[in-house]
Order: sequence, then structure tokens, then C-alpha cells
Amino acid sequence: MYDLNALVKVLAKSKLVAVLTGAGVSQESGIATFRDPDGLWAKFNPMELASMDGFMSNPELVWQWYGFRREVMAKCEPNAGHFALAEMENLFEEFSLATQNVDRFHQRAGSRNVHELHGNIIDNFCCSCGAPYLDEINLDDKSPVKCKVCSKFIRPAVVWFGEMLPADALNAASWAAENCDVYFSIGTSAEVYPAAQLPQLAKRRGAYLVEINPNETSLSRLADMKIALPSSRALPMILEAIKNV
Ligand code: BV8
Ligand code: ZN
Repeated sequence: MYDLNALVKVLAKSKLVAVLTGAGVSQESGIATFRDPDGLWAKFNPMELASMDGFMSNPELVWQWYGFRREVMAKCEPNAGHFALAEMENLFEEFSLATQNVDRFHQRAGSRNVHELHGNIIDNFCCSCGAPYLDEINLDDKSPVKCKVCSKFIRPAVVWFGEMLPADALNAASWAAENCDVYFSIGTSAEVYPAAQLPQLAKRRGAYLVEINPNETSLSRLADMKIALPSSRALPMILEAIKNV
């Protein structure tokens, strides 16, 4: 069981608060998660779709899958959990938000300093020469558009399985995990590495670890506090408790 008063007391003494979010934070905005029974991967095999090999062997299928997800994200809105995190950013001396999500909902909700560990689904670049592709994407295109420089395929600016995470985002998120007083792991199954290492690293370095997730994860037994609520309910409650101190 969680105790918001105890959490507020710990937060009141904190200089740096760090956060890692996963697909669960966007679930209540209408974006399917990856591993829940009705999740994105449930219908597809992640290695088949979210990897360079998958894209090269079936560019049309992968391009259409991203088109479908872009369409869903364009119709959805950030939820109360995103907005609460954006407000929390201003309540602490230092606040670091790292996300595995590619939907940019944290930024749309007003978070200014977001470390995108798995890239974003909005931008695109060339698979071959790396040139950014800046034109509008037609979501009805059934096959990937071609690069204007070398006419190879364009791809979404997400990090695929087997690909390195952007060094600047991972370094910033790792530094925050190593130096924070409180670490929130929110809406993630903590199964995808190296992002999943961050909460463990924070805990090892002595941070107070809070997990917000209605379900159990491999992190739950490590957490100092487990809040088994949807993030869109838990985060506004935490924000209110902090503001009412
Ligand atoms: C790397 C972008 C190596 C794309 C994503 C075999 C082959 C290749 C690699 C590996 C391998 N085995 C292991 C690996 C490493 C691999 C990995 O970790 N695999 C896992 C599956 C074991 N990692 C990688 O490949 C990474 N790169 O290792 O590079 C390397 C090393 C050196 C040199 C070169 C290369 C790259 C990983 C990034 C993959 N890209 N996304 C896209 O989106 O299309 S991963 C994808 O999973 C999303 O980013 C997603 O966010 C992420 C993690 O999932 P979660 O966010 O946790 O989502 P999930 O559905 O799992 O969980 C949701 C949770 O929310 C649940 O717990 C649920 O209970 C909870 N929830 C639900 N509703 C709510 C809620 N919580 C709160 N409120 C709610 N309302
Ligand atoms: Zn090119």
C-alpha cells in the first residue's frame, strides 16, 4: 500500500527527482501499450516490425504499422498524468524526465526537458545516407517514401531493437539515475534494456524508488513504494499532495 504523506516527506528533502516513463503513461490517452494483452506487440512480433531487419524484409508492412500508429497518436491527447509530470518539473530544484515513449505526449503536455531514449515517431530520416526527411508524410502511403538525396527508403526516427540508444539521452538519463534522491518508474514493464537498467541503477545508488503501475513488474519487489494505480490518477494525486504541503 502507498502512503502519500510519507512520499511527500521524502520529496520535500529531495534536490534531484528523476523519472522514467513507458507506454503505460500513454495508455489512458488511447495509445495501446506493447505488452498488455491488447498491446501493440500482441498482434505483431516486435522483432518483425521494430527492427532494421524487419523493415528491410518487409518495408511495406513496417511502414504501414508506423502509419497506423502515427494516425492513432495524431488523434489522441496527452492525459492528466502527462500534465501532472509537466507541472512537477517546476516544483523541484532539479527534475529529469526520460521516456521510452515515441509519441511526444510529454512535450505536448508542457514538459520542457525530455530525454527520448527510443527516439520519436514524428521525425524521419534516410536508412542509407541518414539525411533527415523533412516533408510531410502521407499516412495513406502504403510503402516507405524514398530519400531525396539517395532514393533509398525513409524510416521513422525511433530506436529499433538491436540499435544503440541516442548517447546524449541515455547519458543524461543515466546521470540522473545515479544522482537522484527519488526515482519514479512509471508505466513501464521494465523489460526493455538498457532503459530498464535505469531504475535498478538509481536504487543501487541509494535513491528512493517509486513504481507507479497497476500491475506487478520485475521492479516491484525493489521499489520502496509501489502505487498500483493508473498513472493518470496517481500523478495528479501526488502533485496535489506536494502542492498542499
Ligand atoms: C540495444 C521504439 C544493442 C520503436 C522500442 C535480442 C535481439 C536484439 C536485441 C536484444 C535481444 N535481447 C535483448 C535485447 C536487447 C533489447 C531488449 O531489451 N529486448 C527486450 C525485448 C528483452 N534492447 C534493444 O535492442 C535496445 N538496443 O540493446 O542495442 C546494441 C548494443 C551495442 C551496439 C549496438 C546495439 C533498443 C531497445 C529499444 C526498442 N525500441 N521502441 C517503436 O516504438 O516502434 S521498445 C518499446 O518497448 C517501446 O519504446 C516501449 O516503450 C518499450 C518498453 O515497453 P514499455 O514502455 O515498458 O511498455 P510495455 O507495454 O512493456 O509496459 C507497459 C506497462 O505499463 C505495463 O507494465 C503495464 O502494466 C503498465 N500500464 C498499463 N496501463 C497503465 C500502466 N501503468 C500506469 N498507468 C496505466 N494506465
Ligand atoms: Zn538517403
